[in-house]
Amino acid sequence: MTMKFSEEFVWGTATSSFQIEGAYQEDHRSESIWDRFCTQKGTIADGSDGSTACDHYHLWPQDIALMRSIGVRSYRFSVAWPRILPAGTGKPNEAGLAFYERLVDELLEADIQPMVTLYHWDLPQSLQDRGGWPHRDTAKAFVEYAHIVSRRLGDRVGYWVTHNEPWCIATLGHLTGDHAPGIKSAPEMLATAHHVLLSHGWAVPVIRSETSNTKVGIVVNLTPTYPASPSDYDAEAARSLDGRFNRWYLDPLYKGKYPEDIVREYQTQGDLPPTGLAFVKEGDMKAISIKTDFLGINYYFRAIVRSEKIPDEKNLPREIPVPSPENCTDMGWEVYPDGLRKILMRVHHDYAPPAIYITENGCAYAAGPDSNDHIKDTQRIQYIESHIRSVHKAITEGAPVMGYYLWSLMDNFEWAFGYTKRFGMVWVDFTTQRRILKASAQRYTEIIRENAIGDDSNIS
Ligand code: IFM
Repeated sequence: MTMKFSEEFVWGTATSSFQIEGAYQEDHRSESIWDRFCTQKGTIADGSDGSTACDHYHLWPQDIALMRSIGVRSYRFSVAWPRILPAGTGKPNEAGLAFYERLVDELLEADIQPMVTLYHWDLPQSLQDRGGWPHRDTAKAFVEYAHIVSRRLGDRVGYWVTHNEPWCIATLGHLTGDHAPGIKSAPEMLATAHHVLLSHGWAVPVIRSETSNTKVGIVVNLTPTYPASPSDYDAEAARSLDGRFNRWYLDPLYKGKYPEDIVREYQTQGDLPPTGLAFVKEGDMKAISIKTDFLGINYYFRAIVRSEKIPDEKNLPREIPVPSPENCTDMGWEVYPDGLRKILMRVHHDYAPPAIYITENGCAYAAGPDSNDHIKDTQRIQYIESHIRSVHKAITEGAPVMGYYLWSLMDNFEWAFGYTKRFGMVWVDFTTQRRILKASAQRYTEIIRENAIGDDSNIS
């Protein structure tokens, strides 16, 4: 049986500025928090940085040609704030705006629709020096930045994303310190999450005022949580993780409030004062819950959750289905395609966004070129096929999924992992900057051309 997609379904691929552009000091681009973070010892697995990355800043015509040859209909990329406003606010940098304008024009020429993400983590360091996301002024600065970019590109770009993965910005950047700016503070994490969401809410009407006929949304990374056993303890732990990971972002966006059970937990832990969410000011929740045109969902894995508490005799023994290493990607993330269907149906039922795009889905596998320059990344093909099937099932069950963006177009700088993890359907030799299409890119071409996938198709 063949799973057919609608004619309007958007097949795309995604990247982000810091991960691919390089040219970190060119054309007046200023330092970003990631440039600074990479200079700090022990932050990046291979000691690398984004100074050259895929050199996309120079090789973008070639990268558009690659996308064209693959057949993608849309390209999701992000704009580097430090290229547009080197001082974070104030005078825009014409060279930065001109770069993205050329990119957009050439994409349209190649019949590839741009989806622009305004913030994919490269905050100007100057704004960090003024306090960064834990400070409300950064939300105001974001609106200024969003206004400048949308004024310049609004007549040509059909899809706008305010932020990529607020959970990562808040948690990895401000709680665990694994990402820039490397802060480890729960109160700062919570303030960051709020100001990122607030800046989204404030920016949406501004973007709309500068664009016509365009769709505006935000991208969240979602992780469906599964209790490790039927015990009450594990169910409780799964509820809590779901609240911190998923509902903390979806509830404000769609219900105009933070989840009360998690607010209480943060208060009990001492991460919030007993008085609650002091950073929430009058009108904030209304601003955050502004209606948008779509929700972008990034899906990579599920979470199997086990309580730290010891179950009492009445509870069932807890069995933890530990994923086998063969079923994990090079990131150690379990391959679990049904989690995508599950989270899509949950979002559809609980939050009802008018449209959903899978704005990222993909996997890291090391497969590289053989002596004939062929790259048989069979595991990636299996991964893509199984997740696309899962999307199709969700559509059949009623979820309004309008498109799928494969992460990523090409191997790139994978944040704290440097260049040690390869997510691309295009291989990049980081010494020569040579690009080679992997077998997965060829398979993606077929899927796009057929606009369909076999329900258990064989790998060619
Ligand atoms: O590379 C990242 C991307 O920048 C954000 N989403 C997850 C990807 C894989 O880790």
